[in-house]
Amino acid sequence: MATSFQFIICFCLFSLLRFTVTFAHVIPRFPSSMLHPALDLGSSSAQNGLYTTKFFTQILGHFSYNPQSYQTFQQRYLINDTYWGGAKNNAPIFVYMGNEGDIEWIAQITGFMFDTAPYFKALLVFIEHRYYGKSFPFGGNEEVANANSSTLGYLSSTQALADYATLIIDLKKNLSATDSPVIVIGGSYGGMLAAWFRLKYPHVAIGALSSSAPILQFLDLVSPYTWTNIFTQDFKGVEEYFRNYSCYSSKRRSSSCGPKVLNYGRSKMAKGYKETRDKNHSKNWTSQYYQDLY
Ligand SMILES: *[C@@H]1O[C@H](CO)[C@@H](O)[C@H](O)[C@H]1NC(C)=O
Ligand SMILES: *[C@@H]1O[C@H](CO)[C@@H](O)[C@H](O)[C@H]1NC(C)=O
Ligand SMILES: *[C@@H]1O[C@H](CO)[C@@H](O)[C@H](O)[C@H]1NC(C)=O
Ligand SMILES: *[C@@H]1O[C@H](CO)[C@@H](O)[C@H](O)[C@H]1NC(C)=O
Ligand SMILES: *[C@@H]1O[C@H](CO)[C@@H](O)[C@H](O)[C@H]1NC(C)=O
Ligand SMILES: CC(=O)N[C@H]1CO[C@H](CO)[C@@H](O)[C@@H]1O
Repeated sequence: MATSFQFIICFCLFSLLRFTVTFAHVIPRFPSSMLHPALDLGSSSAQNGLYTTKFFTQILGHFSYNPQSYQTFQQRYLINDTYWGGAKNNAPIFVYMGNEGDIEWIAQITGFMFDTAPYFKALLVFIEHRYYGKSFPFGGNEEVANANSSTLGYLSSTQALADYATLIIDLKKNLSATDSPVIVIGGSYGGMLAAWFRLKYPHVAIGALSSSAPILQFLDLVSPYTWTNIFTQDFKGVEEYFRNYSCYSSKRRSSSCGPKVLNYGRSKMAKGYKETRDKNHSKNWTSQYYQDLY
């Protein structure tokens, strides 16, 4: 059981990492919808019955003796124990490594966790990344946290991984579940975190599942065009449509192209969109997705 989980899967789906293409240069970036969730799911999440929201007192800096490092902040995490087989059975714990966005939004679009939990009798935990959602250091004050390099200096993937290790270890202790295996899961940047977590904290997680994680997407490791090549393949199916609406022209972001592709995508995606629990949200996410592309 233990070793069978020791895998890292990289799905090269086009869904999470995007590049903005301009004619001058290629700028890699993560989905803007994660950086700035356009959908206000806050109110629905309160009564959506998917999880319980908790906060954990987290240390600001894990790697320095600078007195400021000993400040703490409230880190949000979401938990669902409905399917859990319990500590006595050493039932597993699936931990989503929050990426750059509101963790509630991420949890609500990660149906995979909820779909697989019953088969593994897993406890579900989604941890929010520091400096996102409701997990800002410096008194939870976003403006102060983002003020300058001395406050923003605590925003790094290395600190985030240490947050996750600290929280997971403490949570397992609280649940008397120190023997429950932990599988870390993530997508995009969160998938990179999951893979890195498994490498860096092998005593905390026995496995990592990294979806759409560009863990090798660094200059000098692979061609800078790797991602755009995959993206182009994905879109071959709708190539004709793109061509019809001049999406290949210099007016790539033209108003004629965007909305039409958006409508086309909605109807196409509505068919296979299993992940969503709410039809209205499915529509929204689909349109959000296409908005992100443009
Ligand atoms: C966990 O998720 C399931 C499926 O969405 C839901 O039915 C259940 O109420 C949730 N449990 C908690 C404790 O939130
Ligand atoms: C950075 O911002 C914090 C919070 O606003 C402030 O206390 C501090 O003086 C600033 N530091 C610098 C170097 O500007
Ligand atoms: C574990 O329990 C302690 C004491 O109640 C609490 O302060 C801490 O936040 C809990 N840890 C987690 C991860 O919830
Ligand atoms: C593209 O345009 C051609 C010619 O007008 C038309 O036959 C075809 O159906 C269009 N395809 C799409 C996907 O809109
Ligand atoms: C979905 O949207 C329709 C129309 O906007 C609305 O009438 C309906 O109540 C919504 N359903 C849910 C579950 O939010
Ligand atoms: C972008 C988008 O379609 N947003 C819609 C999401 O769903 C709500 C509720 O139905 C609408 O009010 C938004 O316009």
